Amino acid sequence: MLTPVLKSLPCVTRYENNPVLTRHDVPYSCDLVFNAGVIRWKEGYAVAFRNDWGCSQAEWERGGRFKGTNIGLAFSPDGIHWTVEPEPVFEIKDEEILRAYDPRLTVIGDEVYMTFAVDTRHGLLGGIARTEDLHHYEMISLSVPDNRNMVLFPEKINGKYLRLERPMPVYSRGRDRFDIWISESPDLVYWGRSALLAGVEDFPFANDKIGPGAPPVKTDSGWLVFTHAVDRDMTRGKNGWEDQWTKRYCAGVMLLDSENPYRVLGICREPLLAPEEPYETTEGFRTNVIFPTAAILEQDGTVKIYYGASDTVTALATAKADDLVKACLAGGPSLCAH
Ligand code: BMA
Repeated sequence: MLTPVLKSLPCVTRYENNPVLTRHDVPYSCDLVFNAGVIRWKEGYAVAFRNDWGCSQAEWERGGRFKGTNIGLAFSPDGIHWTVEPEPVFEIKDEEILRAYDPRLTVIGDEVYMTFAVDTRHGLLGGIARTEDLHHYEMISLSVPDNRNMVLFPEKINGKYLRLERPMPVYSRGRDRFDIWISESPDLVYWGRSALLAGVEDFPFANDKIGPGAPPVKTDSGWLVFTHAVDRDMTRGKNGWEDQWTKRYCAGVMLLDSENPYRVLGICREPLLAPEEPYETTEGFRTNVIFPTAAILEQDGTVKIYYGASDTVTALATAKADDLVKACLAGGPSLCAH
C-alpha cells in the first residue's frame, strides 16, 4: 500500500468484471492494451486503443523490450464487450517518428478526430488526425515538442475549436512539474490564445504532474474534464516489470464554464479514482497507474469513464455526472485562476 493512502470517490463504481479489454481480446501480436479513446459509433461504441507488442513479462525480465506500438480498433454494442478488428488501424513510423500512441477520439459535428502522442527523434509531439471510418486517417497537425495528452472539445465554442494539452516545461519548472493548458484554433491546424488552466498545485493528491485525460464532457453545469494526476515518491522501489517505478497515477476531475472553458469553476480536491484493485496496483507492467482517456455521458446521467490500468489493460468505471459536478464545485476553482 502506497503512502499517503488514497481512496477513490465513493460516488464512482468500477465495472464488476473489469478489465473490459485485454490482450486476450486482440487477434494479433499484443501485450499491453491501454490508454484508449472511446466514442459512440453507429448503434454502439468504438474504441481506438494503444497496443504495445512483442515482449512478455518473462522476456522483459531476460532483457527483452517491446518491438512496437500501434493503435487497434474495436466495436461494441454496450461499451463493455468488444470485438477487435483483425489488424491494427494506425501506426506512424519513419526515420524521424518512432511511434504514435495514447489515442483519444472526439466527434465534432459529422467528423471524428483522433489525437495522440508522437515520439520523435527530436522530442514528443501532440498529433491530430481526421477519420471518416476509423480505419483511414488524414493527418491535420503536429505540435512542437514537448507536448502530450492533447484532447479536443466535442464542439466549437464561439466559432473556435478548443483543446486541452500538457506541455512539458522541463527547463523552467524543474523536474516533472507539468500542468494543463488550453488553446483555441479556427481550423485545428493553427493553435493560439494558449493559457494555463490548472497547475499541478491545484490537485492536492499530486506532487508531480497533471494532464488532460478524456475529451471534455458537456453537462448542464459545465464541462467535466477528467485528468490524470501523479504523485511521486523516490523511495518507491520495484513495482511492476521495471526495476524502479516511483510514480502513482490517479484520475482527477474538474469543471469548466460551459461558454468560456478558459474559466475553471471547480476542481475536486480528492482523486476520482485511485489505484485500489489488483489490476491497478500489482498485476501490470507499470503498477499503480490509472490513466483516464475517454468519458461518455449516457442518457440517464451516468458517465462511463474508461482508463488504462497499470499500462496493461483497459478498465471502466461509472459515476453520475451530477455527483461529479458537486465534487468539483465543493473543491473550488483553480489556484491558478485567471
Ligand atoms: C505517461 C505516458 C502514458 C502512460 C503513463 C504511465 O507519461 O507514457 O502513456 O500511461 O506515463 O506510465
